[in-house]
Amino acid sequence: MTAVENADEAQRYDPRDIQDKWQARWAEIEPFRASDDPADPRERFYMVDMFPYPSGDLHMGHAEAYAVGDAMARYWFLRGKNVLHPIGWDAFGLPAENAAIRNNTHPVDWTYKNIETQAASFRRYATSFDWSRRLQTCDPEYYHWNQWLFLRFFERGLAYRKGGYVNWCPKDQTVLANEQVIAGRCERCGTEVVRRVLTQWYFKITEYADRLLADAADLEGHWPDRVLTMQRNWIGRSTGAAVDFAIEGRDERVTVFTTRPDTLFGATFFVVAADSALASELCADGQRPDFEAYVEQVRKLTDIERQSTDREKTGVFLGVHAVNPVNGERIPVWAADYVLPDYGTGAIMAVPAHDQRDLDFDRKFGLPVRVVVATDAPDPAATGMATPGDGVLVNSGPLDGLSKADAIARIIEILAGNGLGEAAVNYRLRDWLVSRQRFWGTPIPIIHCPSCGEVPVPEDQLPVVLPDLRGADLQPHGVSPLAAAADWVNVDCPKCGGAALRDTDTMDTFVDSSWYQFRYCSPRYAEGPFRVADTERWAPVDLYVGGVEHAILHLLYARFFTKVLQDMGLLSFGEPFTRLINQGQVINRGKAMSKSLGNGVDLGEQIALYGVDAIRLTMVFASPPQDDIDWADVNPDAMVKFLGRVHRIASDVTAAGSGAGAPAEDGDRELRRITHRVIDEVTRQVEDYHLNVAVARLMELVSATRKAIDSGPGAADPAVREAAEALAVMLSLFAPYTAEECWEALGGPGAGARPAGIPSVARTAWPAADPALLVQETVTCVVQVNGKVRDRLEVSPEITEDELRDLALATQGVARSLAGLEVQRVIVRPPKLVNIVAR
Ligand code: ANZ
Ligand code: ZN
Repeated sequence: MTAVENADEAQRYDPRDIQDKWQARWAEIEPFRASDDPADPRERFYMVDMFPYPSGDLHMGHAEAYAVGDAMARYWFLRGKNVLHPIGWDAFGLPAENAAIRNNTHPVDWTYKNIETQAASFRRYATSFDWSRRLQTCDPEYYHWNQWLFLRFFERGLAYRKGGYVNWCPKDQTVLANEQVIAGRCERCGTEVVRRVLTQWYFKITEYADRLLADAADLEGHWPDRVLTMQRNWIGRSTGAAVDFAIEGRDERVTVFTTRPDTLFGATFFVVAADSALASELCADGQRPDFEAYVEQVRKLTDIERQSTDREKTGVFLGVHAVNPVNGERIPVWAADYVLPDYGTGAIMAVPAHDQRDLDFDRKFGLPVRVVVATDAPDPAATGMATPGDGVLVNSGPLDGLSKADAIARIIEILAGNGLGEAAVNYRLRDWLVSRQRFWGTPIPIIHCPSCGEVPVPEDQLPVVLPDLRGADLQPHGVSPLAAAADWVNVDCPKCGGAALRDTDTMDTFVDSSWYQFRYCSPRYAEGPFRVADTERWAPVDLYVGGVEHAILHLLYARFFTKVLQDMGLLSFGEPFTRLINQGQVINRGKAMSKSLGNGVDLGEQIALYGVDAIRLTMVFASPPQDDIDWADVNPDAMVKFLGRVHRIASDVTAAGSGAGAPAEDGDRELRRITHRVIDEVTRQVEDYHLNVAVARLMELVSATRKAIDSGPGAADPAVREAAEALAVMLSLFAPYTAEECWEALGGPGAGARPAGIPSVARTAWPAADPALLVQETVTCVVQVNGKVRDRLEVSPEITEDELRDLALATQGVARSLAGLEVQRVIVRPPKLVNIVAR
C-alpha cells in the first residue's frame, strides 16, 4: 500500500460507520453476561455505576460518568474476571411527576418512555452492561421490597412517625429534607422554603451514627478523602457533657449539651430555642405578649440562616432565671433564634467570653461577660472576639489552674458525683424523614385504624400497588394525591376488621437507591429483596462509580441500610461499596450547562457529529475522572483522527499479510520495548483510575508503531502486529467500536486465546507486559565539568565506576572544555552522573 493510499484510508475511516454493525453483533453475542454458576473458577468483580434518573435522554454528564465506569468494567472483563456490571433506573421521584403535570401525561408513561430512550442510548454508547439484570424502581416487583423493608424497619423500631417542624416547599407542596434546602430555597424549584408542623415518617438513622462514623475509617484509602470528610461532618459527632440547670419556679431541671463544660463558671445567661416546647412553656404566663410574634418570625428562618455568624442575633428575655448547678448563680433565661430546637437539647448555657455566637448575642443585649479560661488573646469584652482556645482556668473555683482538657475531665467528675450531669456525645445527624406527600413513589405500607393505630399491611398483601389515578389531579395540594383515591384509601383494618385508611404518603426515593446494589444480584427474586446466596457471592460492590453530588446522602443512606440488613442477618458485611470513584462534571465555558445560560451541549448531537468512540475518548482523555471537563476546551476531532490512525495500523498490518502466529520475539526489538512499556503503564494507570494518562500512552504507542511501519521494519514485522493487537485490546476500554473493527481485521492472536463463543475484543485477554522487555537497556549519564553539563552518554545501568570515568573523560564535550585546565578530581556516580573538577 502506498503512502497516498494510507492517507486516504485514514481519512476514509469514519468511526460512525461501524456502530450499527457492532451494536447488532453485541446484542446477539451478549459479551457481558455475568455468570452465576458457583463452579465458575474466575474471580468475581462487582462493579456498579450509580443508576440514572430517567429525566429524558442521556446527557453529557452521563456520557462522562459511564465512559469512566465502563472503561473500568471492561478492564476487569479483560483481566479474566467474572464481572457483574448491571444497570437500572432510579425511576420514582418528583421531577417525573412535575414533568408529567407540565406535559399532560401520566408519570408512568413519561417515565417508561424515558427509560426506553435512555436504554437505547446506553446500547449505542457501547456500555458493557449485563442487560438481563435491568431493574426499574417504579416496577411493583421492585418497590414491593421497599415496602417489605419498611415493615422490617417498623418492627425494629427504626421506622416511626412523629410530629415536628419540617421544611415545606409551598410550590412542590411537599416536605424536603434539610439537605434539599439550599440557602433557604427548594433545591428543585428555587421556591423559598417554610417550616411547618407535620406528622411524618422517619427512619432512625441516628441509632447508627456511631457505626457509620467508626466504619468510615475502614473506607479510608478506598473512598475519596473528601467524601469521607463530608460524611464525617454530616454525622457531626461532638463530645462534651450534659449539664442540668434548675429553672426557678419549675420542678424539672433543664439539661443543656455543651462541648465546653470547663467553661461552666463563665455561663452568664441561658438560652432556649425560641420555637421549642420549652420556650413556650416558660412563657406560659403570658408576660411576653410579643413572644408569639417573635416565634413566628424565627420559624421562617432556615437552620443555616439561624446559625449564620453574619446575621444579627435576635431574642427575647423570658422573665425567668436558671440556676448554675456549680455556683448557684442566677442567670437570665432568653429565647433566641440562634439556638436550634432539634440539636442537643434545644437549650444552652451561654458563655460569651469563649463562644462567639454567645458573645454576639451578649453584646447586642448588654449582658455580662466573664473570662474563665485565661489565654494569650485580648479581652473578649473589649474586642468582641471570643477566645475559644486553650489556656488556664480562672474564676472557676475547683477548676482554677487546670488546663482545658483537665478541667473538662474534672468538672464532669464533679457533676456526675452530684448527679447534676455526665459526659455526653451529640450528633448533628438527624433522623431521616422518609415520607413525601406526592404520587410518584412507593406507597407506605401502613394502615391507620381508629382503634388499632398504625397497622402494617400484612406481608401477603404486598406490594401495595400505586392506584392508577389516570386522569386524576396530580397537582400538589398539600396532601398526597393518593388521598383522593377513595377505593384505594378505604380499607378494612387487618387487625380488627374495622374501617381504616391507608397511609397516603409515599417514600423518599433515596429509599429505593439505598439497596438496589443488592437487588441486582438476584433481580427477579420473588421471595425477598434479594437471594442471600447471590448477594453473598457478589456483594459488597468492588467498585462504585458516580457523581460527588451523592457524597453525603445517598451514600450515607446506602451504608445505613447495609448495616440494618446486616443486623437483620441478611448480609454478612456492613459496608455496601468497597471502593468509590467520583467523576467530575461536564461544564461549558467555565459554567455548569444550563438552559438559562444557553451553554448546553446535546449528547445526541455530539455523537452524531463525532461518533461514540470519539466522544468516549474525549471524555476520558480530557482530565482525570474526578475533575470537571470544560467542553469548550476539548477536541473530539483530534480523537476522530486518532481513531483513524489506530484503524490504519490494523489495516496496514492486515494488508502486509503478516499472518497471526508469527513469533513476536522475532520482531523489531525497539518497538517491542515500547509496546511492553506501554502495556505495563496502561495497566497501572487504569488500576489507579488515571484513564487520561492511559490514553496518552496509547497515543505514544500509535506514533511509535506508525514510525516502525513507515520508516522502520515495516508493517509485516511481527512486532508491528504485536503492537497493533495490544492497541486494539487496550483501546477497547475507551473506543469499543474501533477496537472491535481492528481486532476483527487482525483476526485475533490465534483462535486459542479467545474464549470460545465470545468473538469480541472485549472478552479476549488483556495483554501482559514481558518483564524482560521492561528492563531499561541504557540510561543517560550526564557529564559535567565544574558543575556545567558538557556531554551525555548512553550507558548500561550496570556500568562500573571505572568504566564510567574512562568513558566520560574521553567524550568530546569534556575534551573541549578541559582545554588548558588541569583535572583535580573526578566524582563518579554510576550510572547517571560524572562531575569533573578542573582548574
Ligand atoms: C457552652 C459553650 C462554651 C459552648 C464555649 C461552646 C463553646 P457542636 O460542636 O456543633 O456540637 N449548642 C448546643 N446546643 C445547641 C443548639 N441547639 N443550638 C445552637 N447551639 C447549640 O456545638 C456544641 C456547642 O454548641 C455547645 O457547647 C453549645 O455551646 C452549642 F466556650 O456550650 B457550648
Ligand atoms: Zn383496627
